[in-house]
Amino acid sequence: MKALLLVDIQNGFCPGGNLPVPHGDEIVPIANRLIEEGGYDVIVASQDWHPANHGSFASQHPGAKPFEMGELSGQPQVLWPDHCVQETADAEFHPDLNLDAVDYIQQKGDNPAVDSYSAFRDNDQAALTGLAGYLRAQQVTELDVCGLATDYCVKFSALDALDMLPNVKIRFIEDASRGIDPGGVKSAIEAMRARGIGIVSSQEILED
Ligand code: VGL
Ligand code: ZN
Repeated sequence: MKALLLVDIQNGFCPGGNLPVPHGDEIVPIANRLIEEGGYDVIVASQDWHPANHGSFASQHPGAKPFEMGELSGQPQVLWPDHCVQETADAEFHPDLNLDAVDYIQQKGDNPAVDSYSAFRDNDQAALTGLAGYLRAQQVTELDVCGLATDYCVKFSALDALDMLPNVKIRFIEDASRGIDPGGVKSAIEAMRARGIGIVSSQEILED
């Protein structure tokens, strides 16, 4: 069974959102083509879903500014602008994303004391989200990952998939993803490649 994981294709990470990823909206038509013509048996989407007092927000740390390093529950933490707050437009999926064929939505980032870049578990690796269990139950053997942002949630999701779904072939779809920092994107792709994740284009998938 072939599965597609769409990571955080939300208003908050697109231009006009609270934590915009440059050109983040450009992946929406590509994601739609993959959804509609990619030949996937199972399609899942993750949704960053923070309470208003989430500890990753600079606003919760007196004197801190967004994008500075800080601490959360004793761990180093990038402090973000308030983003993807539950029940706000910023947390909604991009309005053009075709959710009709999405089988399962995995929300994450609900615990104010820990961030959750990965769609599979919190950054401290303590609490699991349930996505790995869902994909195992669907007997998924191949998982393609794309979305926003390459250097954070996409990378952590792909690497966790590798750890948590043994015997599943994992690939990263480069042109269906965008990142926050160009240097971070480059090292994220290198880290994924070094662990054996295939780096592919949507064209290769659509041609198959
Ligand atoms: C993300 C930073 C904070 C992401 C989520 O989706 O990559 N990045 N929250
Ligand atoms: Zn977040």
